[in-house]
Amino acid sequence: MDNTKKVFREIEADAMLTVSEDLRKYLTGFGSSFGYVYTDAQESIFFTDPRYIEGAKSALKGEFISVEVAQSEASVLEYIKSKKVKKLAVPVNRLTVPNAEILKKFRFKVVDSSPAFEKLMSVKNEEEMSLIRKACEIAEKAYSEFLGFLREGISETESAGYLEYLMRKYGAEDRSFQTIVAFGKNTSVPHHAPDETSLKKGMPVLLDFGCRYKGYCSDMTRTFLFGKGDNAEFCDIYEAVYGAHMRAFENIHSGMTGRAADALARDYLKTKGLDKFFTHSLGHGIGINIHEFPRLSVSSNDVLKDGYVFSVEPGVYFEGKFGIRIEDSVYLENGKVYSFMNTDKKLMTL
Ligand SMILES: [Mn+2]
Repeated sequence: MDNTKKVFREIEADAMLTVSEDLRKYLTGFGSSFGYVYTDAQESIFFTDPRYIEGAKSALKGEFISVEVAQSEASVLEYIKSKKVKKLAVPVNRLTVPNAEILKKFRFKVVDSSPAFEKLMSVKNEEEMSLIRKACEIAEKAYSEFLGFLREGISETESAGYLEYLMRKYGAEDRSFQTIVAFGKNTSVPHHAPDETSLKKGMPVLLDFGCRYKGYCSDMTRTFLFGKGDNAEFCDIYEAVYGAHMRAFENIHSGMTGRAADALARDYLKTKGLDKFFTHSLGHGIGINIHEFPRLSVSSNDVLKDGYVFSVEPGVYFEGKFGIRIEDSVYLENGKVYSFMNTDKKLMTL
């Protein structure tokens, strides 16, 4: 996958230079922890270090982009200078202070390439869709098997480790973010870090996890009960969160703003008196990054389009008691939302 020409067409500059790992992955389709992608009207060069040369050359064989060893950031900039580039596009919001200083030293007129990346990366092509679909399938397969492994007395940390192991067993190259496993009242902390808490009968369990497959992410959350307990209030509120999830899922469409999408779930929870416990946004774009454009939140003017992939994840949290979140990774096609997930979202008691 060589997207360098596609991005270059979107910017107005003599050349563009890209350093960030995720943007480099988007441009080249090749994952690497170090490198620079240079593009002008005539050529694209992926400058990297000797560790990646062999892999990059074989991955980019036959593509427009060529692969070369970079000696240093300065040598890459010297090369660009030698090509008489004046206007250079870089993703301004990704620059570190040293990056900005060295660009200044070389006297380039800097143009921001971030909006072009945002625009192009948010619309997934068929290949990207199939990689995300696979990342979702792996997460769900791991989840189903994981449910059979949960037993009284197990800790959150061991559970998180096992869930991650299962995702790798089924082909994930990594988790897409730090796996959240929360038992009992820990579920009220939306981003709880797994600890030594052990599972007891009647506890709510919240799992928020996902994996990376060939560089693309999945993201899902399920909340359920581990056996019967004194759970009447939990069950009522679960119904409300499920209702909010389904209302958003069934009504989000292309052309609406992230704010309008968020309001679908938030307004539904308001009718149940629960909106003030919905303390985060409805969703976020998913792709090479676990959080990317667009945002589905109270303040988002982002307009949703066909080809966008994002999460739908309403949740409510009661400090010291419990929290409930239900999340699918979804996509827009022909104006409508479809889920990548097949796992049931109705309340489950294990
Ligand atoms: Mn999420």
